[in-house]
Amino acid sequence: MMRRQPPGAAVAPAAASLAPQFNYCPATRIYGFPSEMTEPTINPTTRPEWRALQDHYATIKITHLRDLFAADPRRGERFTAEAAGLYLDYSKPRLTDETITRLGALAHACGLSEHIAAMFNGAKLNLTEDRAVLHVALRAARDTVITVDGRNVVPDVYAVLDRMAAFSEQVRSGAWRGHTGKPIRHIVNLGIGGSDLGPLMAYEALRHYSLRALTCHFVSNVDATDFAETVRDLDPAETLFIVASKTFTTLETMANAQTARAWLVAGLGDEAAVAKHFVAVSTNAAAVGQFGIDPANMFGFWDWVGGRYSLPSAIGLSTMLALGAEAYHELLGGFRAMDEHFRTAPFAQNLPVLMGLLNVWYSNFFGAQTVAVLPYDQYLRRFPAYLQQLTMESNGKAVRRDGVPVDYQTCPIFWGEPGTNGQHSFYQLIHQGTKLVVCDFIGFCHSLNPLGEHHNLLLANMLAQAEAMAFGKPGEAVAAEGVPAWLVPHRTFPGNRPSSTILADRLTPAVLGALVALYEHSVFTQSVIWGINAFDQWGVELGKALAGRIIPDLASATSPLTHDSSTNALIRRYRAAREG
Ligand code: G6Q
Repeated sequence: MMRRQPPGAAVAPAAASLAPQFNYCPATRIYGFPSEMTEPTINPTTRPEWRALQDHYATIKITHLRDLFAADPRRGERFTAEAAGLYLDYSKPRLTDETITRLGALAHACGLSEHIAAMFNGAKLNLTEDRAVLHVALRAARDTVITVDGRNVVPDVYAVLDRMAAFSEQVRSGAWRGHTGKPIRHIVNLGIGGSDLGPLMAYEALRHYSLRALTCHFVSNVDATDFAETVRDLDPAETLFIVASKTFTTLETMANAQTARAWLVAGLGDEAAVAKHFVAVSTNAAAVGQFGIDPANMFGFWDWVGGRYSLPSAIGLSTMLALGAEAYHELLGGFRAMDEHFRTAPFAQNLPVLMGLLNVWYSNFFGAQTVAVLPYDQYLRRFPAYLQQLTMESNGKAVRRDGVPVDYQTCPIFWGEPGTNGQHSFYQLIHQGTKLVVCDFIGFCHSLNPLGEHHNLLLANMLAQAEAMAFGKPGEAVAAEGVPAWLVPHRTFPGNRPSSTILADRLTPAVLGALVALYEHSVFTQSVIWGINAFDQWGVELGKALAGRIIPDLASATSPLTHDSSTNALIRRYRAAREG
């Protein structure tokens, strides 16, 4: 459960709270919701609110954004919402006031408010792993009380944050010396998936604020090229490795960690060097100890933090090293501001709820298969890659929470590139192709590198693209310019292509935190509507297990092959190539 503690108050026992309890009930595989709440695994398409949206869609699908804008001169101001430093313009998807009302009704019917409360109260929403989902606790204010199994976890969170801050200060100031006495100049984060994409994205995004005497690098791929190219010009005496792995068993990370250790020991000629050049971020203290990392140099987190939601946990250590503790806490503050907004704002003004519902609207009613995330900021170049994991690993599911297969679309495909580069490659398809691509534009009023006219050029392009997508250019307008008739179809833009625009003053740590939390909660909103569990990832397991079977077959030249004929033939070819 979650509540704010009055200053100076002792932590009250969990039982004193009047807040409803939401406990996972393994016997029935549903949450222990109070009886007035909706059954969580119902097929949303059978709800009257969904059918009402289908009827409504029949009228919306024949409208054009040109007409919607012409009918309401204030549309571009009305379909907007603002929170935590982010301004959202959602006037350019095809929708009306009625759409928002009906989507809100669907969200209420699906129990979104109750699910939000349940998440913030530490309910075990991750049914298949029997875990609470409490990334919001990682950025809660210091005086918040959030209990998991009767324990207030916020002091634990701050104990780790305070240790991270002390360690970061030592490294940043040069007080932490490597084995040979040199200060650290290079940080190499060894992690993959949630233990890589978040810190990498945040480091790139906030590089402007980073200490330039330190450079962070990220090695994730088990392909040795990743490690080899990363350390090629590094001096082991000045390099600190962060082994970032929640489980400390992940094949890629463990392979890279062993290789890094060998590289370091070979470079410095002493096993004892490991102590000053390796730290760990993990929930698995025993495995960290076995690797040879001093437990004093391990930063922990908890099983209620999902990998792709772990950026604000100790997994963000590289970010704190780069930024310093103060700016890191600003980042957490941005997350927190969006968390509070999501928890408390009415749906019609709630940015994550609106964005989540718009994805449902376009995926399930218009049949859109894909969302392009288009940041007009070079620092956010890794943001689409980060979002791919957040969105698709969370909601790329085809069964509801109770295991019943869905008969409707769930997560769209997320992808993207920073502007303006995409304009010179794939935007052609967005403007004139046969696919309906929903676009999220992200821009800032101020550049962190104001040089000449660059920023006006950048933002003009972002605004122009959204305008062109929405309004297009009808054939008559093309013909009126004297274009020959045969060429007119080629130069016509149909328009009516949906986009939303997120605009912020400038890219700061707090704004990045708010942006990430916005997408996290939008993902959660969608999962609640679809009735799926956004917090497990069983779909990544089969490939891992099969790789485990194939590894010995690649290591051996003679072991009998028992796979399918295609896999067997490929293995034989691989073996032959390596023997020759
Ligand atoms: C994310 C997933 C996954 C995970 C990686 C790394 O939600 O759980 O991407 O983060 O597999 O796992 P470890 O941190 O345990 O090495």
